[in-house]
Amino acid sequence: MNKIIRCDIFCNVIDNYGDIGVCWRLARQLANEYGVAVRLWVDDLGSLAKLCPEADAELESQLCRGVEVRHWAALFPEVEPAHLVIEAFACELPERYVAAMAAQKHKPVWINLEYLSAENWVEGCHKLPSPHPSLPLVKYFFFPGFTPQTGGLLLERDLFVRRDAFQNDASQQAFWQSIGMPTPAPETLKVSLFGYENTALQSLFDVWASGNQPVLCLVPEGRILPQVGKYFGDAAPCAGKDYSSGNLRVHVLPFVEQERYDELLWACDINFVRGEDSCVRAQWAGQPFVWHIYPQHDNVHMQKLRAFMELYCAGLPPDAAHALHGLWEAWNGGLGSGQAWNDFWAHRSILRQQARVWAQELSGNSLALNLLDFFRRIDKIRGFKI
Ligand code: TRH
Repeated sequence: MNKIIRCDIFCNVIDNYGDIGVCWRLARQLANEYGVAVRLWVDDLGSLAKLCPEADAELESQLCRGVEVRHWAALFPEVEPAHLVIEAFACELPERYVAAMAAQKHKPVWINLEYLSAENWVEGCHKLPSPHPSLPLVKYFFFPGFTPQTGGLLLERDLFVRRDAFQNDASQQAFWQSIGMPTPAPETLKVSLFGYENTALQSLFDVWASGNQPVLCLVPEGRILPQVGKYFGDAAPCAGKDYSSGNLRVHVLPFVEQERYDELLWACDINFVRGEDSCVRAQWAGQPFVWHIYPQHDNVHMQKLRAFMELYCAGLPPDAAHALHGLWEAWNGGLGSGQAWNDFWAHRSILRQQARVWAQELSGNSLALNLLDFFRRIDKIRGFKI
């Protein structure tokens, strides 16, 4: 009997890098830590190439970091379905592939991997089956999340060991050299800033520029960059540029490959992150962070934001929780982040402590492991071992 689990992951890139960011991370982890034969189908290889520069956006098929990467083109080829089929974020699988799944004697385990949310209803929907209306197939909802009743989060086995080794190196000289910068003076506040367009930027920069502490703000190229340029009167901001005003220095970084982004988060005292995957990585960094949530229609994202803040702040004293709410609401509401910053940063020591405890608590619930456990439970017959 073939004992290697074969897994197909389907990723339809809607916008930005979150969809492919999560799929690429999951694919690598399943392949490299659990020996799963992973085929990743992506409709936009250009986005993958941003996260993994060695991927060739022109190739229909290639092997990348232990993962077979396939271009998901409109005309889908005839392939044998895998044992485990993961459709990311309810992307619709090719009809031909679904028909092939239904034709298998032993049906694949079909999972819809959902977006991350801290809302209560997630626990009740995690692992729910959804029978196909006409074919003999069942799809299961799989929800990542922050509580033991959810599917957990993606966390590589050695991440904390690598993080601790990095953070215990006082100078982190190699990292600063690699981004072409001298090691900042110890009193400098190091900030990474990854976000969407945000009108709250100006007052935050104002408060950093006029504050007593030197601030070094590192901005990876992306959607917030035009506003950064505007603040400094530059209509063409790009990687490598450097700006300053009072005590604030801003340096624009190129978008780095996915593994190297972690180092940026580890090196900074506070990280501004967005979407889904960078937000999780900021939590693993064990440092205070500010989340710019992906904006949705009718402000539904604010419910998601508040649900997360409630969970995250449960371990904080009320005044620190209040300060965190203040800054996160201001940053997501596009107003008043300058005032909210001072209150937030006055609590930095407890926020740091909480960030560390939170990361440790969450680390016991591994999404990749939970997925494979669930797969084995549903796929009783073949008796795969992990
Ligand atoms: O790019 P995002 O805004 O993605 C969003 C969200 O996932 C959102 O939920 C989804 O609905 C929408 O896309 C379609 O933010 P996110 O999720 O943080 O993804 C960014 C990825 O880019 C993440 O894997 C980290 C990675 N990254 C790098 O690899 N290098 C970099 O330099 C930076 C800044 C990020």
